[in-house]
Parts: sequence; structure tokens; C-alpha cells
Amino acid sequence: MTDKRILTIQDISCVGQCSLTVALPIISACGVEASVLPSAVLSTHTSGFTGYTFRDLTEDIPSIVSHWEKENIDFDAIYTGYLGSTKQIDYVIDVMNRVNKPTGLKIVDPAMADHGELYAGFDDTYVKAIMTLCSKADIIIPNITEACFMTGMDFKTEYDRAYIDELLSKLVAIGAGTVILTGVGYQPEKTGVIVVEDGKESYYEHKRFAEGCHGTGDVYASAFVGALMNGLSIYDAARIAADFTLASIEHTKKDADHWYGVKFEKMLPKLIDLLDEAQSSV
Ligand code: PXL
Repeated sequence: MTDKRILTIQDISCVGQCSLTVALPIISACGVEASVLPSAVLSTHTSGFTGYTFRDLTEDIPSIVSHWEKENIDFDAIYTGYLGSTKQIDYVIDVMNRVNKPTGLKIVDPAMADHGELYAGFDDTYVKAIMTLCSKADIIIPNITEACFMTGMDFKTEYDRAYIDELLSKLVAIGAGTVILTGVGYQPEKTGVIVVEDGKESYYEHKRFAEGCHGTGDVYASAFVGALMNGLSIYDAARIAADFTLASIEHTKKDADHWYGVKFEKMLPKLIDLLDEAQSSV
């Protein structure tokens, strides 16, 4: 098998265990080359820290991509996360058209919200722009909050299957090929992910911790991309990413003082084992 090279576009939060500081190690551990296009540089992420710095790198994008084109550099997939500005989203669509291989996947984590609220600095205009990006994607990975912002549905912490089905059909209508909705649980001690692929719905349910951690969405999406690029099915990649994220949360919860991110690092060998297991059973 030819080794895969992907491009991930998201911010560098220098401290905070999210976005690129999570995506790079996780995708690399999966044996996949990870190239980066940083959307912004922040001293920390924006959830819980105050007074962080923010340098928007939007205007660096066109010249970086032109250089790659001159060097004939292209990618097997482009995976986007937290983006720095609405204008940047137009550039990201252009990047996807210019340097993704014709067979290259477009994977969008609309990282903009959690727990019923948009992250600091995002507004309705950003939500609309992210929806345009999602409409062009092969795979989107929203959590329930992001799904609600994109579909106009009310955010709920307790819901039934009818609510989730309506959310899913509205997400599918946005236009991405496959939808992976994260953080869906119908019982207090359970959560899971729903994959909707070619109209077929599959649910992977697993244990839920009462309190989540910041940055789980980035850990999940990065592990999903790494697993998918190993040739696994979308469902198997979604399942492995869930098991890895769960193990990482469990490990993080042993350290009561660690509030700002997921301690995924010591769980990387488990991710590699999960990938090996899945590949040997194919
Ligand atoms: O984990 C998502 C994320 C990524 N990047 C930045 C963030 C957040 C969430 O708060 O603030 C800068």
C-alpha cells in the first residue's frame, strides 16, 4: 500500500491539547504523513483561558498553496478543524479544489461549538460559512451543538430517537456525503457516534463519563482520519476513534487537576493496537 499524506487545516493553540497539537501526533501514530496549514496561532485555546493571543493566518494561505502547486504537492485527504475567520473558509474551499488529489477526501470537523454554545468569537455568519464548507465535504463530523447551529434545531441534553433522526436528516440535507454525529446517548451512562453513509445509519454506543474533557472533538476527528487513511471502513474508523477517545478521557479523569485538554498521549499505543487488530481482521 502506498503511504498516505494528508493535509490538516486548523489552528495552533500553543498550549491546550487541541487542534494541531492533537492532530499531528495522532495522525502520525496512525502511520500517516500529516502536513499542516495553520489557520491561526493562539497562545492557548479559547475555552477557559482568558487573555489569549490570536494571530489570524488567513492571508498566508494563498501564497502557501501557490508554492505547493508549483512543487506538484498534493494530498490523499484534506481534514479541516477550527478555522480562524469566515473569509478563511473561502480560501479553504479553494485549497480543497487545488491541492487535493482527484480521489482525495474532504473531511470537515465544523469545530465551532460545544455544550449548546458557540466558541468565543464565532457568530451566525461563521455558522453559514461552515455550512457551505460542509456542503462540499465527503465526510462531516459535528457534535450535537454544532449540528443544532447548522440545522436551526433547539439544543437539548435529553432527547429521543425522533429528535436525533430529525437532526440527522437535516444534516444530510446540507449536502455532505457522510455524516458522523458525535456524542449521541440515549441513556445516562452511554454515549456514542452515529454514522450515516449512503442513507444507511449505524450507531456505535459506548460508556459515557459524567463530565467530558475539552478537546475531545479534535482527538476524535484526528483518530478517525488516521484510521480511515489506513484503509478501514468509515464505520470501523468511527468506532476505533470512539474507543481511543474514551480511553483518553478515562486516563485524563485520573488527574483531577487537568482541566484544559485530553491526556491522549499515553493512549497512543492503544490506538496503534486497535488499528492493527482491525487491519488483521480485514
Ligand atoms: O477544540 C476546539 C478548539 C480548537 N481551537 C481553539 C479553540 C477550540 C475550542 O475552544 O478555542 C482555538
